[in-house]
Amino acid sequence: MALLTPEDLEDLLNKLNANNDIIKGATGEDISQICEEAYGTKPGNQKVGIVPITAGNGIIGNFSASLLAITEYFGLEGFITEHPDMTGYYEAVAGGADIILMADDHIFIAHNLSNGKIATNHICTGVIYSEIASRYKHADSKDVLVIGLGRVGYAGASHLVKKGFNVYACDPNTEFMNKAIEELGVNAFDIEKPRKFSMVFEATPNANTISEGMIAERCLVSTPGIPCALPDDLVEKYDIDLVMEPLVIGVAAMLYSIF
Ligand code: 2YH
Repeated sequence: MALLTPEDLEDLLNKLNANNDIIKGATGEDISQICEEAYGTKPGNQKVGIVPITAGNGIIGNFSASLLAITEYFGLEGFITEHPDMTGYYEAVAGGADIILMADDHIFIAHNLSNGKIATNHICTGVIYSEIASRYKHADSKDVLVIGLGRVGYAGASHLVKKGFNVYACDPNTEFMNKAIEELGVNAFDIEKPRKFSMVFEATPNANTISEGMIAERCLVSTPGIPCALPDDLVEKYDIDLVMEPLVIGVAAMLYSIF
C-alpha cells in the first residue's frame, strides 16, 4: 500500500470542499449525510486522541495534524499526544480520549474505547468510495465497475454486492480476481472486451488504470487512489464527476463507523 506523503496532505480541507461539491452534485448529498446514512450514526461529544507512530517508515509530516483538522471538521474535540507510540497511547487514554486514531505503515485504525468498536482505514475507504459511486444520480443501470481488488477494492466490491449492484471487477492479480469471483460472486471484467460504465470505483496505487473504453459519457469515478487513475484529458472529454481525495473521506467513514 502506498504511504501518504506530506505533500498529499497539503490543503486538505480545500480539497475536501471541492470534493464535497462534486459529491453533492453527483449524488444529492454531502459526505456527512452519506456517512450518516451508510453507518446509521451521528457524531456525539466524543473526544479523539491522535497518537503519532514511529514504527517502520516513521512519522509522516502533516499526518497527525491532518487527523486533528478532520476530527474538528466533523465537530469533535481532538488532541495530538505529545509523545508517540506506547507513551502516546497512555497519554491519549489518560487524557480522556474516547476514540484513538493511529497508523503504522500497514494499518490505520480508529478505536472507540467507549463502545468497543474498531475500524480500519482500508475497509472504511473501500466502503465509502464504493457507496459514493453507487449513489450516482445519472447512473444508467445497476452495473458498477471495480478496478483493483486489493484490501480497499475488495471491501468496496463486497459492499456493492451486498447492496444488490451488478459488480464487474478487474485486477491483474489472478489470485485476487479468483477470490472475488468465488467469495463475492463478482463478474470478471475483461479489459480486452471493453464496455462502458456510468459508475466506477477505482482502488489501485497506479496512474491511468481507467481507459476510454471503460467509461460512459457522463459518469462518476470514485477513487481514493493516488496517483489519479484517470488521465486528465478524459475528465473533460467525458464530463466526468471525479471524486478523489487523499484522506478526509476515508477518515470520515472510519469515525462514523465507530460512533
Ligand atoms: O499511510 C499509511 C498507511 N499506508 C496506511 C494508510 C491507509 N490508507 N500510514 C500512515 C502512517 C502514519 C505515521 N506512522 C504517523 O505519522 O503516525
